[in-house]
Amino acid sequence: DIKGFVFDLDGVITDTAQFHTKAWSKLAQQLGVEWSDELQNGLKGLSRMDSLELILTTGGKENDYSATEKEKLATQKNDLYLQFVKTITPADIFPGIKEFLDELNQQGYLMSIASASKNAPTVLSKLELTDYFEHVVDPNTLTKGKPDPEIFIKAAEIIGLKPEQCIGLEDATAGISGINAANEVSLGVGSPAILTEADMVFEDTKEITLANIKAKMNS
Ligand code: G16
Ligand code: MG
Repeated sequence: DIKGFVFDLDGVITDTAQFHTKAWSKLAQQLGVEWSDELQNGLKGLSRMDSLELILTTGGKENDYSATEKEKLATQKNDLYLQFVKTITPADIFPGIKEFLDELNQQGYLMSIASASKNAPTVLSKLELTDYFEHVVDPNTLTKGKPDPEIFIKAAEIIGLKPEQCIGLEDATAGISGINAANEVSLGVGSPAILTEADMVFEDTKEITLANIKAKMNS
């Protein structure tokens, strides 16, 4: 039986995926790396350094920068990202998500955050959702990023559940792969044409309710 829900943050609870995209595409342009939908989707859910590596590899520039220079580029991206984060308010929570969290609380489900982002606590605080998520995986404790299942296994562990007792919510293909590899039920948020590996997909966050999830699990 399902007893808990493991949430990705960026792109599931709020549209910070858009801010990551803006900041990375600006850096890619500066580095002379061509931006594409494929690169944009591939970056979703990857850690900061894995994201930078993917951009450099895409442009054939993986050997052009020292470790120190890479750190500087990643910091530059994060500084711009944080400028966008400053503007976030509770009104930026995706439609229906707050209601869904309340429904989960009322029904006694456990919940945790499985975000690769080191900025997740700041974003949760801007959204005034800190009280909903007592349990957040610290990305600094991870040995491997998404698509590795580690973060999703830890997210179940910190609420005292087995992965099989959890549903994982994700907007990224890398995240859906991780949830599936962790043996959790994968719930994709976004386009079914992109999230083809997910056990179920919701295009609109307003549709994410316990009743709709149960209906999809039985179909
Ligand atoms: C998020 C975003 C990624 C971002 C990563 C690291 O992952 O989807 O685009 O690169 O966090 O973020 P930061 O640079 O803030 O540590 P998730 O797992 O929340 O989707
Ligand atoms: Mg995400």
